[in-house]
Amino acid sequence: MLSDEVAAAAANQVAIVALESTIITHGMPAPDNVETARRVEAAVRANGATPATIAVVDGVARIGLTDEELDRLGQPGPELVKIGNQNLAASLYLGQTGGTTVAVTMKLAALADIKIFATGGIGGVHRGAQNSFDISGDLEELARTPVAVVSAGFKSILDVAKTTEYLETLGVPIVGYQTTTLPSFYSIESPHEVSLQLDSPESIGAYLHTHWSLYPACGAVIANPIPQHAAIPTNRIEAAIAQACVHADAEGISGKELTPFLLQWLVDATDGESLEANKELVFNNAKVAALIAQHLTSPCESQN
Ligand code: PSU
Ligand code: MN
Repeated sequence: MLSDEVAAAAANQVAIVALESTIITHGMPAPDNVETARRVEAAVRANGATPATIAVVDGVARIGLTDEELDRLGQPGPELVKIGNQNLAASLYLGQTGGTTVAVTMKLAALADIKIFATGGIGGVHRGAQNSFDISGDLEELARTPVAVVSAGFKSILDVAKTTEYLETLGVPIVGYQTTTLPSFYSIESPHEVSLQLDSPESIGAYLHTHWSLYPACGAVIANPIPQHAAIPTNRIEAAIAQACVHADAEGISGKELTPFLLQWLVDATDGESLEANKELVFNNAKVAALIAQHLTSPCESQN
């Protein structure tokens, strides 16, 4: 169900940027989560597009939220579920309320004909996945859903090298926005290269047109580095991430709980520095997504 604002934007052919909500329900502590979500929406508007924050509210898939709904998603509590593809239908059937992951937000955005989406960092292959088999559903969704996801690379709590390999296997392109190096979430750089570097929203729009003419069902990652002033040097954050993983292991945290646990552990371990970095990179992704959104051709045109 579209909000009035999103329905009006669609009717008037105003560019729309989808936004996810697991970052609100499970990715950031309150009250920073709601405050950040509002500022992300404002960043999309300030750059000429309409934000569509996607979530499930009382068993209804919502494309665009009211202020009250956003507030409700930001109040932590056991009734707020983390909704991936495995439990999307269950959440609708049971009338639940919760945040949609990157995978489900892409899926719902595609159903609403929205081609671009901004988040912080996509999910991927977890460290130790050779034992746990923990690979985010975000990767498979990227391979089968034609939405471009603007992110600061993959969350560096992951095994970035394995995530890069996995996306290569799936054939999902990673476009570096003004960078040849894959950004690593809290840090500007990583040892990995992107598939190609593009320097303007126009060129990304034109590139996506070519991509979708060849692979009309495949997504793309637009990798946008965290702004310099908010970045945390790799060596500093890496030490904290290694400790976070040891603690998760010791406490037996796995499955859907792992990513939220690691992110919160880092917020505490860095005295909030990782939270500030996470906010700044999301604002930056929202801005770039809004600019690209204005250079996307309509889905029917792009499938010619
Ligand atoms: N980006 C952030 N914070 C987050 C997420 C992304 O800056 O919390 C969320 C997204 O919703 C993503 C999810 O889909 O983390 C990945 O969870 P998992 O590893 O369980 O698939
Ligand atoms: Mn997982």
